[in-house]
Amino acid sequence: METINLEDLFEAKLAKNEMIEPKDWMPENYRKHLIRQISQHAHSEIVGMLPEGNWITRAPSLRAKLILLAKVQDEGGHGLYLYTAAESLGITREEMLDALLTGKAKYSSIFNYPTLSWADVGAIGWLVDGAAIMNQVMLQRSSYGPYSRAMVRICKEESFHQRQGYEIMTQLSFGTSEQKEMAQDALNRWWYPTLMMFGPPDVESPNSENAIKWRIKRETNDQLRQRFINQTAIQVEYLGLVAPDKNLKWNEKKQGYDYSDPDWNEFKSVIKGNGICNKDRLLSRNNSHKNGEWVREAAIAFGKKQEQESKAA
Ligand code: FAQ
Repeated sequence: METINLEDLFEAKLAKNEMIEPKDWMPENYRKHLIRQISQHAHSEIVGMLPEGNWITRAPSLRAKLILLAKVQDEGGHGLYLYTAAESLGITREEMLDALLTGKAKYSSIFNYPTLSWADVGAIGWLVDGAAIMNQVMLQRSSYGPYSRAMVRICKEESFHQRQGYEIMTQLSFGTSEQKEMAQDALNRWWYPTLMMFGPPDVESPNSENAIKWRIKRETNDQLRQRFINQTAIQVEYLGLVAPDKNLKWNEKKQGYDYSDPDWNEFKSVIKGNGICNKDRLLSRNNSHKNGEWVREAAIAFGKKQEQESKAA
């Protein structure tokens, strides 16, 4: 009788571009890699609600407030789909939340920068959601089924977010000189932190080799960063703003923009917990978690009551 080697089966699926599903056999390191990336991604969505949430009470119109509320709520939903995708790999929600609340888990460096003006809300939608989409469009074809499917829905919603941000930047850039100054100031502060979202340069990225081999990521950090810059430089020009990088120039030979690297020492310091807002973000998450305890208890009690009633019926 012919025996089937599970590892060969896994490799064959990847080679045929088939999805790996929760009940399929998978190498332990593939599972661990996915838990790491998906849980970090989920944490980023949840912590990512804070910088913009800070502006809900101060949005300049009812329309702007409604849109921002919906956007922040969407980010919460993205976090929940992603926690569910990670749970399908054998980690519990409690373990992930504990890692976030105790500061053990990483989340995107970008959310450790402050939102100082309304233009920052525009810059987050335009640049941060823009960078997130650039990465996530690729992740829609990730080899792990639940992650890939979560990405399809998330990308649709992120496209609205990107347009919301670009609309704010357009209004400010073509508005009064003070408004244009606000837009320029936001671009100056968010440009390099956004470039850091794609991760360290390929030569310093320990996880990229396996991610590409296992088709979790289809493109590398540098490839995505370059594509984002090529797309965004044109939008900066359209807005009549100037990117804070004097080396940003179209390079005909490489058919892409030359650019200056972000300060990678700053990046390392932020992901170690020493960014401007790291402590504040963790404190806010911990407070929200504590204040939400009664909601979780009530939801569990309600679920139990419904279960008893359906058994009794
Ligand atoms: N921040 O070897 P690599 C959003 C860590 S969602 C913090 O290159 P990898 C929506 C990395 O984890 C934004 N840490 O790692 C939104 C690793 O540490 P570890 C989040 C970072 O995984 C918008 C170490 O450095 N998106 O914005 C960062 O291959 C607006 C070495 O790095 C995702 O998570 C960073 N920027 O590549 C919400 C997308 N970069 O774990 C609200 C999915 C790297 O070994 C408002 N994730 N590190 O201890 C990914 O594609 C990847 O995980 C990367 C990193 C690209 C983030």
